[in-house]
Amino acid sequence: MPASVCELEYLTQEQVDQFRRDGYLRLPAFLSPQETEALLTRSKQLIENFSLEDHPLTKFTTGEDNHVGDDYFLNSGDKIRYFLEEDAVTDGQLNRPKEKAVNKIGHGLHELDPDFRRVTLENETMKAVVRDLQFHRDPVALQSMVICKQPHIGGEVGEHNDSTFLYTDPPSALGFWIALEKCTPENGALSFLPGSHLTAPITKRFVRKPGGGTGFETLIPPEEAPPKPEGRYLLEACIPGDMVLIHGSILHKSEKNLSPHTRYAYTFHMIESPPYARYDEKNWLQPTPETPFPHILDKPNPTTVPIGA
Ligand SMILES: O=C(O)CCC(=O)C(=O)O
Repeated sequence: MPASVCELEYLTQEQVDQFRRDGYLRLPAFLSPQETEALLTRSKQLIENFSLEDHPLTKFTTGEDNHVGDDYFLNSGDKIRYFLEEDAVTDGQLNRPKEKAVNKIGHGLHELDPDFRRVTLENETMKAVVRDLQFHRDPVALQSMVICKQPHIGGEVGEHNDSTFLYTDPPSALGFWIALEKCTPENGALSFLPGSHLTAPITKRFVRKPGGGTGFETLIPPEEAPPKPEGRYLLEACIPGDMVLIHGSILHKSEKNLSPHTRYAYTFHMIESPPYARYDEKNWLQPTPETPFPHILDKPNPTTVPIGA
């Protein structure tokens, strides 16, 4: 596919080409130190203020067989809710202060919290990145999270691609991941399998099960899927304020945080909206009439440049 020919506003052509080739791209110092600090401070404030009373002690688990799927999780799209590290709960009780127990906050920060909203929906530089990428025609933001990666227990996030969890037909997820603290090999920085978005199709999707809970639906049986892409994972160390763009098909992961330091990050995802892509009722995250997914651009992009087509 030829390189984009639109007039670029924020990215360089080299960065656009790198994103298309590798499937991810780190934008150093995307947020200023003040903007970054504001999000970190707000994240800590939210955790400090949240009440454990009435909290169902929902842990954020990502395994193939035990992925989180209770109502507290399923109805969190338009709320600010708190999910716990697996190792922070023993026999139904928190085994440490809540400030050291929260795995992530989600999934409606971008809509509901003014600080996160400013960076996500009311950010002209963010819109310029979206226009420069020409990845979506008319993107909407569908979820946001603060991921805390607590010291010593911050859980591993296994190899995955985001379109499995935020499925559209055709797949269109795009992640925006912003480091709020230093991300290193010791505290669970992200790593990526470069180029895997070009050869690894979306073989399954994460769904609400008809009887309740969540599970995976097969889209391409293993015997029909192409072999797993070869190559070596590359770690993307970040400093606070760096933003990583993540193609919905790129394989990526992060290791357990073995360090004594937290690794806070703010991340949100966009998908394409109809008629360019279909989002259906099987997805775990459902918009409500009061809170439809907000559009990012004031005016849709006139064209997109498909990747891997
Ligand atoms: O922040 C992390 O450690 C994992 C994030 C991630 O993989 C994602 O948001 O898709």
